[in-house]
Amino acid sequence: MCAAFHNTEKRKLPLVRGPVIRREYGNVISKITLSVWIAEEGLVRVAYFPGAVAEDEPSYAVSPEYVAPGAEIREYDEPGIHVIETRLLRIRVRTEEQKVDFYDIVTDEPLLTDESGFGRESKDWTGDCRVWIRKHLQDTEHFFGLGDKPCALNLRGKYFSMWGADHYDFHEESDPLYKSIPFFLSLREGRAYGLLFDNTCRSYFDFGATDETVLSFGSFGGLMNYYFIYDRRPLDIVAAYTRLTGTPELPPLWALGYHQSKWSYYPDKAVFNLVERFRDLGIPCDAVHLDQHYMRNKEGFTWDLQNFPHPAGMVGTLKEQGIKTVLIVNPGVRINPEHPVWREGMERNYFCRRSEGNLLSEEVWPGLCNFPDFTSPAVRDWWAELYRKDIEEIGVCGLWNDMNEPVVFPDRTFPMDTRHEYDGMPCSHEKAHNIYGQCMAEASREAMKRHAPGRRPFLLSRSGFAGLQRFSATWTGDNRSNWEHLKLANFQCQRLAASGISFAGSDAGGFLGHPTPELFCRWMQMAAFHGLFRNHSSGEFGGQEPWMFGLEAAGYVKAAIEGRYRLLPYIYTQFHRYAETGMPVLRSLALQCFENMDTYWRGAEFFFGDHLYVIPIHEPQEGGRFLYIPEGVWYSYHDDSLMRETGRDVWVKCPLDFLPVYVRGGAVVPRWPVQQYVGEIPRPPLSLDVWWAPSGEVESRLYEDAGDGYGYRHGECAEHEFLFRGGPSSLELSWTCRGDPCAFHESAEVVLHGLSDAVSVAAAMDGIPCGSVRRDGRVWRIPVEGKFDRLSVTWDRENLFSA
Ligand code: NBV
Repeated sequence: MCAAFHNTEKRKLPLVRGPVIRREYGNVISKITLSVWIAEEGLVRVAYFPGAVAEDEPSYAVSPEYVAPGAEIREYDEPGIHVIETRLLRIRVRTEEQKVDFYDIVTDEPLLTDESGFGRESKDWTGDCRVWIRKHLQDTEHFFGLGDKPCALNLRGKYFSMWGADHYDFHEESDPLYKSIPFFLSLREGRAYGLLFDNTCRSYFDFGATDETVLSFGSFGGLMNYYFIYDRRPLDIVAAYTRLTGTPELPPLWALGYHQSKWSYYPDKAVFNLVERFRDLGIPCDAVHLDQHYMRNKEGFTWDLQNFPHPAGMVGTLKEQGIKTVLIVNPGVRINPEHPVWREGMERNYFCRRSEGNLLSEEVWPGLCNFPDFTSPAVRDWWAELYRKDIEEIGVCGLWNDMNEPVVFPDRTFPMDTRHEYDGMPCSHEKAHNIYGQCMAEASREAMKRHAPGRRPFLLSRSGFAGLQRFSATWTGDNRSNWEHLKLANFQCQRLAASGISFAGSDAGGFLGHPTPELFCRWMQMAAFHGLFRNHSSGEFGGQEPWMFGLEAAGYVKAAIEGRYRLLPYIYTQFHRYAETGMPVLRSLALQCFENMDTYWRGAEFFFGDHLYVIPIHEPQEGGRFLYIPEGVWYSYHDDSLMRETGRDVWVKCPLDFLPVYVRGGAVVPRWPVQQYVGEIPRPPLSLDVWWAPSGEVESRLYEDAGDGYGYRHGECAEHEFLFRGGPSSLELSWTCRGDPCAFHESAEVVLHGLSDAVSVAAAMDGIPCGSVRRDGRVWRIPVEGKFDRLSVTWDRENLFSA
């Protein structure tokens, strides 16, 4: 058992680690202490504590692993103002008013300044307390982030709540939804900052909805406690936020493959038939999710032995076919004296109680239930232990946490007076609601780590708070099979990535309703470029498997899934970088091209990793559309045609057989042949696809390891870096590698794109001419023995660009 899990002490307080600089500003009249912590050159925590002594609270958002690097500061006083400078920021604290203003250190431009600043209201009779802050909103300022909000990417002029909720049949602008991620980004004329409001009570964000000159946020309880994050580029701010709230662990490679799900596949024969169909049709698939029907009476930690007589046998057989089984689990434990889980929960007093001491009993799927208090470390430890059989004996590879907002019937949550342990600072549900789901995910993750210590966990959680990425992947919940929801899924997945959660997907095809073949194709084509690629549906409206929409659609969908599998080495590399640095995998156009304010209101386009640019189709029968092609050299990923006009809107054709996807000139995109599941080919031959650019330098990466397990933490991995240098009739590629460059692929080949008009191509590896360069349709192939340091390629036709 994990020792840290038995730690009944309070959760680590935020920012206690590392050389943090803290300043306090008391005020005898307001009786408020303002604290300012400088954690990094561009990362500052600001909190207002009632009274003269700052009683700090545990943070569920800040990662216990986060170590503040500190900053070099300079301090001085101006009349009424204490100034603290770091290498990036000038912070002016108006001491009397307890206002904090942030400026850029070089230009002294205001970044975020207090309007009326901090406010607090406490009701005499009820004791209810509200805290808020009001800041100046600049004319040209725009907002992004906030987790899973189902609306256009740009949040300016809108108001949002944070209160985890299962909004059945949600639609555009429904608010709040399942997750509460109180982190946003501000973009303004090429400047950006990020802000995390670390308060778990019901909170709100007002981006100029009430007063267009004021940005305000606040909560109904808890502390005014926020982190201001500044850097030059919005994506670096997202990465810094992700490091603060915890980078995720590298997922197992199979989890980046395709997942098939439905409410529910049963009995076991239906699951076998499903998998057989995938294999017969040659459609790759790595995971099958079992929804409610695998359980007996929908009770957690049970199997319906009528429908699934041999769970271990079934899971084992599926594994031999390359399929990993993922199980749904809900928090409610049915009140059932026959069931050891309920009995044990009772004996140990692990279920939530109301303020007067009675057990909280509410109706959910299995009937009347009690609910574990996941905010208690002992309860999480117990819950993790309950999975032993499913994981260790039966061989389940992933867990799926549903209804953990938490939801009780009908469409409600726990009563507000429900008590929670809150990791050593007991409180009511008002404060624990928004982190309940995340604490359940934490317990489930611990279960996977404990019972399958050699494997990397795969978790899926519907609810979560800031920092959810430390524990789990997520999906956007119960959407509908219509075009509006396809668009929302695009926005939500981009927004989640901007909020630290790149391992996110939607129920591809839609959960409720039945998609048309066209909608289904478009959705699957988009989902192939999301962190999580899962097709899930409610099962009430007809099957949603890839072959259910006619031959033509099946062909296009198969191609989309195969495209995902070809790109797995690239996708895995992006996830590795995300896990190492917090850099998101999905990057909205506005966040990447932030200097161009024209991009701030666009929502469809996003970058998938470093080099691919994806534009999902949001409308039916869109044979073509205008779309923005960024500056630089871009090729169509599908046919290598060069985009001759860039930095503006261009009309492109969008036939149903593929999505508009573009690849950067100079990029090296590592690819594999299609496999039916990850690991089907043990060391897949590696293709290094390079798209030529006539000038400039482009860096690319490739990360390889065994795809699962922890050998990579002991050096069993290879980290490759490529540097492309383009010339009008030549290119040069240098390749460096940490680790054994050939350990994870059996052979390698460089594939050159963009040279289709060249008559002949000559190449030399480390100065030695290559004899085996060959043309294959529109690409040139160069086999690689082992690895080279430098590849030089020349051709006999100059400046293909003007051809
Ligand atoms: O377990 C059934 C469903 C599940 O399929 C879905 O993905 C969840 O979001 N679950 C919600 C409960 C019932 C929803 C009506």
